[in-house]
Amino acid sequence: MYTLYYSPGTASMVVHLALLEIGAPHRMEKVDFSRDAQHMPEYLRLNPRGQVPTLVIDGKPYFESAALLMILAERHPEAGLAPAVGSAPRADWYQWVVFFSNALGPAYRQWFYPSDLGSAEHPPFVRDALRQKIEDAWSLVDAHLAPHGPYMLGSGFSGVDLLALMYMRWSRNMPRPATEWPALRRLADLLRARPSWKRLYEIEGLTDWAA
Ligand SMILES: N[C@@H](CCC(=O)N[C@@H](CS)C(=O)NCC(=O)O)C(=O)O
Repeated sequence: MYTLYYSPGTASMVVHLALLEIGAPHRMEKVDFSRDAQHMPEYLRLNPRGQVPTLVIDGKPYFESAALLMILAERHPEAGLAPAVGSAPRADWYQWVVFFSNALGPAYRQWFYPSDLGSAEHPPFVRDALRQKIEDAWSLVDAHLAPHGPYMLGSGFSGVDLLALMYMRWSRNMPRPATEWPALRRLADLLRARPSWKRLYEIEGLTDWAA
């Protein structure tokens, strides 16, 4: 049994999706951002960063969404969220998991949390720089997918697609949403047709960018 500390539509999405794809029994614990519950002492004991997601595995809490995806893929090899250990596709899988988490994760974080950089609102040059970083990353992924897709690893779905989907969703109200790149749009459409996505929307109470 896993316990996922989450907030709807946030970085916990990829972990929630992975749990649903695996079909692993889990308990959902909503962290109420409106009450600042992520910064309460009892939550900070689970996650010293005061962020979601936190996944409790065998009684021990772990954080960082990409790491949690990797841990779940490894613990449930039968779910096929990652290719076989030691194979070339597995190397590709690690590459893209780290790319998303490294190239997109921090840029999105700064885009949505100007307070991380000490301001209430980004000055235009910072906003433009973050936007450029995010769009450059999407251009790179689209250039990969166009000849090598439709999924990140080619013809078959894997867990890294879930990470891509979460980050694509976050761009929906940005100046250039990820779905404006054709190969990204195709990937998003394939993934949004999966039962796990529909189920997550029901459970998390999400409505926009459903399909
Ligand atoms: N690198 C972390 C980022 C987690 C993160 O920034 N979570 C946000 C939601 S998307 C959060 O908890 N925000 C609440 C806060 O910072 O107060 C991960 O990927 O797990």
